Amino acid sequence: MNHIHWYPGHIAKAQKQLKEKLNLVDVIIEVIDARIPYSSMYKTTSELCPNKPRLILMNKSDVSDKNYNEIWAKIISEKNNSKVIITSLSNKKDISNIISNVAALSKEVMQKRLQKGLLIRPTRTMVIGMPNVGKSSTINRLVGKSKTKTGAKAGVTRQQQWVRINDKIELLDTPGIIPTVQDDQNQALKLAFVNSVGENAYNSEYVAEKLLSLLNELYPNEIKEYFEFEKDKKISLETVAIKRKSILKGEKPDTIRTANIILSCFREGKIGKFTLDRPENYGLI
Ligand SMILES: Nc1nc2c(ncn2[C@@H]2O[C@H](COP(=O)(O)OP(=O)(O)OP(=O)(O)O)[C@@H](O)[C@H]2O)c(=O)[nH]1
Ligand SMILES: [Mg+2]
Repeated sequence: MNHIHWYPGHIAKAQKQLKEKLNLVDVIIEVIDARIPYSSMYKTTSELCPNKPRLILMNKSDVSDKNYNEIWAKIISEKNNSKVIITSLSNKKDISNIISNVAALSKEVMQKRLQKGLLIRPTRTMVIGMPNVGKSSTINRLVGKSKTKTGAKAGVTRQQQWVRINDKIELLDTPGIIPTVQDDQNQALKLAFVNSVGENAYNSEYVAEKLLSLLNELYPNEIKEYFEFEKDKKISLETVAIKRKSILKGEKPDTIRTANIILSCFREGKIGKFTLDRPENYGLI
């Protein structure tokens, strides 16, 4: 069975829990994967918390195709009526950029508090996003080493704490993981490529074969060069295994090992910097 199975059940419960957390914050920081900006975006964030300002981070831009970063950022920004910034773990400037954007987004929220006669307090924010997009890395970078944790506040479970980023901003120290429905196999596959789906949920040979065929369609020259294939030679798990002399007893190509290598090389950006979602496939341009 090659279908990708993920997050069976519990979706309604997880959504409810996420909504409760979202209710506590003034500004949401949503992290998506720049290689699959459309597929790694939670389509119902705005339904869970209508009118709450969101800052969207298109992360892992160091391993995505730079020709698509700006195009996607613009589309996602317009579609969600939200500010989008292109980030990566290695770019130190992201942190101050994220902080100043959160502060700018919170201005209106604080003004509304004032109008309602409520006290002005630090802006509360939290990081949400699908698995493996870089939520924890983002939190760690924002919090840094020197920041001390503030005590747990009412309405928040004990495991969750607010961390002071500066005197104007507080961050929930745990991210919101987003439950995803399993109705779109194309999206599920792309999330599996970037390791956003538990490995028990899929067959790695099937997923790696699909990845090869998508890369062959979108980046034929780059992948043939990487695997040292002639232009007209068909690229598949089996031909790559043979080329790499990954052969089992009885002369059978070791497609399982090859699949795992291809998936991890892709995920680390070793094969190349690729963007797999294309606006034209979603009717966006
Ligand atoms: N190349 C690259 N890798 C990144 C970037 N940000 C995070 N990573 C890597 O991606 C992996 C996942 O990062 P995390 O920060 O743990 O992601 P997460 O969203 O907290 O993941 P879960 O807790 O599993 O949902 C780690 O190996 C990080 O080092 C980035 O901008 N570029
Ligand atoms: Mg994490």
